Amino acid sequence: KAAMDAGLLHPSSPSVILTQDDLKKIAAYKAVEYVESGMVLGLGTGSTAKHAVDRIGELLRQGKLKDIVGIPTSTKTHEQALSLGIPLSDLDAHPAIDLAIDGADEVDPFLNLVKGRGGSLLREKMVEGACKKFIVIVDESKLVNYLGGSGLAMPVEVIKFCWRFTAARLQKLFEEAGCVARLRTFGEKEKEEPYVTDNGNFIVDLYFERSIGDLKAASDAILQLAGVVEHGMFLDMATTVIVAGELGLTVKNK
Ligand code: ABF
Repeated sequence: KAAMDAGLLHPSSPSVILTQDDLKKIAAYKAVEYVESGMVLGLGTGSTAKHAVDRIGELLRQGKLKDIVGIPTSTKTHEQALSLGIPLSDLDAHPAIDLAIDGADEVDPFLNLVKGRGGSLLREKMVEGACKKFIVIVDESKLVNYLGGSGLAMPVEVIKFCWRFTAARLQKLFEEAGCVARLRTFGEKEKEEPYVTDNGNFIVDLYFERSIGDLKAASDAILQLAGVVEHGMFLDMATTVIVAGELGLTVKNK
């Protein structure tokens, strides 16, 4: 049903194989069902959240939603929402947000998240920390037994000044978990450049061989380092996680 609602299946041919992007779209469409006219909405970033923003734009255009104010979590989402005619504002003007919808890189069994592989973790954490309800939308590949468990990056936004010093301190902090800290870059090998966030900072990606254990203690320790701006662990923030998988949709509530 969810796939049909997202326009991916037709009743006459209900056996199409769904791609990962289809699953993202299904989760996003389900989340947008929670949006009501008059809401102030946090608009997430990434390929899953993009589907949600597209859907909100579509419902506004069709007159099925009215008086929405969007608070984007990145310049990219800002541009997307502008192009869809979604009225936009910011946290200064709207410090209380009704609902935010965003993707994630990892979701653990307690609905703690890793976010920021898309590079927008700081604005996401500011916006999503200011909302009454935060719906996370993922395909099932994002589910992990513990944060860091996918073997992919756990991002930390750091100031540019002496980033090597900060990266070394981060790595040292998680020595026991077999941590390796790497500056995020983009571009071809010879022309590789540091990735710069919307806020003009760098990102140091942390990779772990083993669990980092107590997440709250890890969060506090990272935030105590002076060169750190924010990290990508979103602890106890999601109120609902919508997971789209081959076998259907699961809605997990806090
Ligand atoms: C944002 O998009 C980020 O916090 C996260 O890094 C990323 C998830 O990307 P995608 O939806 O493209 O998998 O939510």
